[in-house]
Amino acid sequence: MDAAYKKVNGSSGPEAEAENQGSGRRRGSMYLEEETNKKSEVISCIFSLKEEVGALARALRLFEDKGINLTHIESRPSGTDKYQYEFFISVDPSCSQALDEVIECLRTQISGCVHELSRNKQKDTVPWFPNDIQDLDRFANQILSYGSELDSDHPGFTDPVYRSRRKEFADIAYNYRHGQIIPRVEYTEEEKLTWGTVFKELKTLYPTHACREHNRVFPLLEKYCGYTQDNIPQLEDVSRFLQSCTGFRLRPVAGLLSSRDFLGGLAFRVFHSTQYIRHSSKPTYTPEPDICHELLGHVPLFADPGFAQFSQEIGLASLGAPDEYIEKLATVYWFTVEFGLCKQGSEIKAFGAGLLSSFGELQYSLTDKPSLQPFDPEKTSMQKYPITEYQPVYFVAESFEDAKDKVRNFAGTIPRPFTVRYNPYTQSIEVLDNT
Ligand code: HBI
Ligand code: NLE
Ligand code: FE
Repeated sequence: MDAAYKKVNGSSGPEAEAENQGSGRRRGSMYLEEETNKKSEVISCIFSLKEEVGALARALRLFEDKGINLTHIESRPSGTDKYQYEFFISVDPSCSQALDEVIECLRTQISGCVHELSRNKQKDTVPWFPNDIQDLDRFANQILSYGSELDSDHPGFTDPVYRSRRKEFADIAYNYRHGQIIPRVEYTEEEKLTWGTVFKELKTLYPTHACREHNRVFPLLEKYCGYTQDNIPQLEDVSRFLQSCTGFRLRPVAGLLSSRDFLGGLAFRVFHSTQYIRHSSKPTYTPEPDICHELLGHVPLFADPGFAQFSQEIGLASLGAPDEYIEKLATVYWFTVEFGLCKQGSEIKAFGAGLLSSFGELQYSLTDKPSLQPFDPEKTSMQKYPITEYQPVYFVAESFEDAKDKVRNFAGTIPRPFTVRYNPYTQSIEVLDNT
């Protein structure tokens, strides 16, 4: 294999920074030109001819001689030289190589003035993605909703104390940069009570409802990270624990990121974690992530090597993927990492964090009310789902290993002109060019 490793978008540095800032907040869907464009075949060109009898016919003969099929031709008077005409032509893409030769002849024999136009650029562009773990700093201020601005149906909307508290948490996340210690937070008595309720209820359900990986890690979190009913653990302590288990780390985030940004973090084994807690009026269930969801739902599984790898693979598959595939990957993520069930022995258990952090939905998910279907990325990725109520449908994985193989095969169907792999020594993405 003679393919070369190269950076598709070596995007750190001041120029990249300026470019990104100019593009507004949805940087995740911004298209940067990919390097392979330089190599792309030419299928259109503009050439200018002196206005005289037979000039166009002579030029077109060159195309005819090379057997090139023209698909489009337009003419216009030159804007700079009134004795010249410009011709825009396109050719059948299968003729692009012969076109190179014709352009050469046009230049040397007929007109020095030929502009090559590359083939459909849109097809050849790759959405920007982080190359280096530090690039994740650019996501900080791209929160979709819920940051400190609460929607009117949020239980905290009319509670000024809750709202100002949310703003404090948002500021920590906005100011955080990769490599810094995650600021410790002193939680209020009310916040600790909410955590206590969630913690106590869930702890009674885990032995019967949670998958064995979750149950294996949970006692370690109690022992090493301050998981108790009356203490809300600190993100920094938990992040260090995770790094020692699987290399996963936490990064504070003010609210929901776009799917592209959020999944991109997983490629670096970085999990964007909220630090605020749900409103005290509704501990059973909240639609948005909060510290209970992150610490009780996600963290135990990110400490499991098989699950950590599964999550990172979804992240790697998302890098530079077209928008419609990001949506599919986000849906696969939703029905596994967030709301997945899996077979364990003769039983079905929960491994999705959205279940493991909601004592309402965790109970409901293992009753006969919801519909259960076998996990199959092709089908699962097309399933519609509600985000503010219990899920009507869950997908059941055979095992993490099996889910990982299936997602890997699915990822192979994502059209990308390159493959990626993570280099843990440099904490950056290596891009293997396939073109
Ligand atoms: N953003 N901060 C944050 N936390 C999530 O769990 C999260 C997100 N953005 C999108 C998302 N989850 C999922 O719904 C998938 O789109 C990946
Ligand atoms: N519904 C979950 C809970 O109440 O903890 C949070 C889900 C976040 C996607
Ligand atoms: Fe989550």
